[in-house]
Amino acid sequence: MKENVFIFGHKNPDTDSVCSAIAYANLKNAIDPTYQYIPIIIGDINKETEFVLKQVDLQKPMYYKHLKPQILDMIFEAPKVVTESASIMETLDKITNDYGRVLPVIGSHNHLIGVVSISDILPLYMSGWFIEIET
Ligand SMILES: [Mn+2]
Repeated sequence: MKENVFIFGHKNPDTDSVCSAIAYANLKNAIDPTYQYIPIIIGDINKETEFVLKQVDLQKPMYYKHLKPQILDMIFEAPKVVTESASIMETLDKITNDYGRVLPVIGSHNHLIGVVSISDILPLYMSGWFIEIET
């Protein structure tokens, strides 16, 4: 079964917003067999749109009242990670040279065992603790 892709215009949809979603969903269904494109509305239609849809014998698209972007919708890069045996300096280097302030720590079976942040490392660094054990 194909995955659904919902196509919608803006909130408080006007006629161009609703009709564009319907037209684009139809076009995508005609040229791309990968997904099932479904036009939806994220607000109720007005009288004008209702009239237009009736004139061309089209049904009002489904109304999604609580459409909210999910984490899944964000574009992620593959996360950078450190292994539990990585050195503190290597970890600090990765944290400061890559994005963010934390790094996921993975165990021997590539499973997440925690996260490490600059604020975890900094007190150790300031105390000289890891310099003693790394040299
Ligand atoms: Mn509009």
